Amino acid sequence: MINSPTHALVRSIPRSYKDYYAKKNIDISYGLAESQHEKYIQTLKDAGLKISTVPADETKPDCVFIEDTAIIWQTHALITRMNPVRDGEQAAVEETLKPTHTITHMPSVAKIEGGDVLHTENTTYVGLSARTNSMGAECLKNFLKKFGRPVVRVPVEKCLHLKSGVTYIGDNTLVAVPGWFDMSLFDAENIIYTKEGEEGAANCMRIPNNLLVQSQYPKTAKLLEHFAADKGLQFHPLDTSEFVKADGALTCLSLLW
Ligand code: CIR
Repeated sequence: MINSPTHALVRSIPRSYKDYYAKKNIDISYGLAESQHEKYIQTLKDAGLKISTVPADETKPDCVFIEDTAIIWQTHALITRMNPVRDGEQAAVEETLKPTHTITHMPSVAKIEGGDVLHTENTTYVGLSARTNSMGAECLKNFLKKFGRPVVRVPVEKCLHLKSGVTYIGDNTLVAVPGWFDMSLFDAENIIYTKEGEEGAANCMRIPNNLLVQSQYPKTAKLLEHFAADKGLQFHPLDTSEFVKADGALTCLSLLW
């Protein structure tokens, strides 16, 4: 399957993460965020990935959401153009990727964040969202052309990024929020829909023989546990409460290759 990475790049949580959200009246426990992050990293390690860490940037409160800074395909990395508040997070990530990846940049009129990019076996989907525009989608298409991967655009209106509402968990299966996207655009044969009131549960991660899901959504987690058992996967329910408060989830906490 496509999701057979050997490496994960994560970024430490800046202290400013808590303060930034406190100003928006969102109460984040730094200690709990740290322990949830550690558990996430340990799960990736146990799944066989080699972990590298980019140090936190205190001037970039959201920098733990490293997925948004680059789109990686094998040994190639497309550095994204992010929304103004987060722009600048890419530099340290690019430095870290440089020794192992061929770096591609895009013009500043293009906008795209990694959370809007979803790979299935043969196709890559790009969300046209508040964070990703048509030029960004075009740059992604050009970037993936040499790998023979078509790029399909998906309008995103109900959530921040495409992968906030739909992810691919291998075996031709998507997890998606009912009614959020035109599912006829997708080529996967099976769709597991999140249960009512558990929209956040759509963000899952498949790493070869492991399925990572969010434990705060028990009804959908049960469906996913059955899927994991059926496919012989290790099942990892992880609490992401301190990241969900900032519109994050599982995929946004790493870059994989
Ligand atoms: C943001 O607004 O950019 C962050 N608070 C959340 C980013 C989450 N990223 C992701 O799901 N890929």
